[in-house]
Amino acid sequence: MSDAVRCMWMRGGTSKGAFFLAEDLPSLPADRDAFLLSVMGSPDERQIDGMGGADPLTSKVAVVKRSERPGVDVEYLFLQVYVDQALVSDAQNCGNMLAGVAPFAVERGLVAAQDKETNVTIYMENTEQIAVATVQTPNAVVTYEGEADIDGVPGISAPVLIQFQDIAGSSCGALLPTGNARDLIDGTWVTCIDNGMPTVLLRAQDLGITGQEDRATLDTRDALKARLEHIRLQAGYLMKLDDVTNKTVPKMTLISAPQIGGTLSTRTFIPHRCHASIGVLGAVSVATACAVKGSVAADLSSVPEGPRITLDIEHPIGKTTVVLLRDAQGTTTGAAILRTARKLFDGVVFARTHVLPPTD
Ligand code: NQM
Repeated sequence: MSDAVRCMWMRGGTSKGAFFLAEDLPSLPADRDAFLLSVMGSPDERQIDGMGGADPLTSKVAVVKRSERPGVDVEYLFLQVYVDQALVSDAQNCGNMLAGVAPFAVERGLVAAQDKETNVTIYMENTEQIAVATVQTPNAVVTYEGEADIDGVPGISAPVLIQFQDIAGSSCGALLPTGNARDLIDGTWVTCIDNGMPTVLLRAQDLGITGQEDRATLDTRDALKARLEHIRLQAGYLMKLDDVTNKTVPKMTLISAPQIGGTLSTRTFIPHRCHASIGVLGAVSVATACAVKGSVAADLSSVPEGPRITLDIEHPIGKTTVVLLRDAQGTTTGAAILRTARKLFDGVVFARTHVLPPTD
């Protein structure tokens, strides 16, 4: 491998990071992870010697390759590069970076663009599930310009519609991995759910906060964060994720009654820092919990009837709209979400020649 590696930097939804073709990266995971740590400048809370943005939401990597699977165009592996630890994790998926995968695949020639728009079927390696993303391709060329507006991103861009199939139990094997709509952990009622992202929902008031605090305030609440982590480590075993000390899942979502006309208000720890908004699959899991009878979210939200329902999940800087598809029994069978993406840079990136191996 040359020390200059082909790389595209993209914003995907409300995240930002590096997009690589798998063939351009070292094939051994340990070498790949050491390379990515150096590219991002980790471990260092400022990531000063790398490209990372000193925030988990801007220290992300998508690895993309052509797929041999029937009916699938490309495969996407998401890697979270920790900011302040020499750790790279494939234990979670990322629906925001996913928004950049389809345009990247078309730009790199992995998928032939159609006129107007192009559907790209993506196998998500982290959770072994399928998403179909629709990217705007007027005259068979990707465009990032458009009229779509998502909370957390200034301005407007071309829409990327993402539809998910069969994402229930993505990492935990079941939508409700504990078998219950709610569980008592350390005296606190929680709902453990996985519809694309393992998530633990807790009522903000049970943790002594209103749930309307901003991200910066919540990030300073050390006692709250310690209590959440204590609950999270126990939830990890109950959710069949085992020891989650070094995993970025489950996410911890503090919920309260909606304040701006949405379905439910949220503040999510991912898992140790508060999210600026909410993750895509995190929002899908929270929306699904609202529709589960007996969940801690059901008490605080009002969910319409019907086979196709739209739920607005409120977060610190607005709302994320999730569409849920449901069968006659009211079970969620699919989900869709609107995102945008933008190509920021295309070129080669450099790593240190002598990089430290990641811990783990
Ligand atoms: O839930 C952050 C993000 C995410 C994940 C995180 C995501 C998702 O906002 O699908 O997108 O929860 O670590 O990028």
